[in-house]
Amino acid sequence: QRMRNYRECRSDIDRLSTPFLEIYESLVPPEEEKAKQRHLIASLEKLVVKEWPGAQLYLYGSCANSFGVSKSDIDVCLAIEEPDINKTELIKKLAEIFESDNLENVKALTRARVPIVKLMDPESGISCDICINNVLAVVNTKLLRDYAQIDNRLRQLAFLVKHWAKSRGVNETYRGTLSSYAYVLMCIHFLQRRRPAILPCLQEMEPTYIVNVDDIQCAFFDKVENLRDFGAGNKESIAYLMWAFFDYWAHRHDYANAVISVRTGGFISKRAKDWTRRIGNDRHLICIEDPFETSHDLGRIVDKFTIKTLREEFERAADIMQYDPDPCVTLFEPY
Ligand code: 3AT
Ligand code: MG
Repeated sequence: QRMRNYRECRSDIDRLSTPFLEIYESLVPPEEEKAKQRHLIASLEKLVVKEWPGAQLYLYGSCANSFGVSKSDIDVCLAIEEPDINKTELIKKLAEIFESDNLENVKALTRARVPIVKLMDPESGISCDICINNVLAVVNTKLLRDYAQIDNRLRQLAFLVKHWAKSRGVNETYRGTLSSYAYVLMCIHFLQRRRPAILPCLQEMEPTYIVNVDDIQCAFFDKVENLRDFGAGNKESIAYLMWAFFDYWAHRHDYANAVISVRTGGFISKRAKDWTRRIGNDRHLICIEDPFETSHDLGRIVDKFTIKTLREEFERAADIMQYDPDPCVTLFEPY
């Protein structure tokens, strides 16, 4: 085990970039799909505004953070200002409105951690989840989208990692593995740590975007068009970065002590965050700090069984990247 920590990358790695980029291109949603999504949001907003005149719908999650693959469900947030909002009642009311307008599979999930209405638009075939006043998700969506504009390799890496995680069954929070949001943060952090760095730390720079959400101040540099050649000094190829990403999570990450932090662009110790013990259901076996809700560990849903699955999958992926003659096929084989 110890020796593998210092293994060198295979010498033919860069020839794998072309097939990896082909897979990436095949996952990117075509413009017409984006147009259909915008059309659906506009028609849903019309329905909502009839009932609540000041209300607005925002896209968040992968359809808006630029990490969404083709044919994914869309995440929508209803922003509404009403005194004494009762989310359960509001969700039920929303479901009624959509149901009477021919939308299909309308379900009000009022007991979920984040209460939502689910629906499917029969015209476009698009499914969506609508939540209420989840402003923090809209802000973290913007942070991810802004990072994606700095260096193309982030979007490429994150698409491939998400595709790997979905193929291998390790992107299922309800089963104790990581969310897509967590995987994208792992990719951002990884690229912040390359030398020379491929991504900066936007939250450590002079803020040009500041919003307060509840008691949390969200502030970061968002003039990313000025950072377009930030990563130019680093020539690492996408295939090399895939190799290094899995090598990191398989053999280098300090699971016992380290928390990865996109907010600081570095590491924080579990001790400093008081994430050394299990409290309630939060176990902290793989620690990923949320960039805004800093008390929130995105790895807390991972338990002593799923951490094993996850680490075995990282090791499998690292081995494939190192030894397999055809990693672009083997890596994504269904589990
Ligand atoms: P998929 O393409 O749908 O897999 P996604 O980025 O849309 O990826 P999710 O559907 O899991 O990811 O989540 C939608 C958004 O909700 C992403 C992020 O803005 C927010 N979000 C998800 N999980 C968390 C979390 N634990 N804490 C804060 N925000 C979260
Ligand atoms: Mg989503």
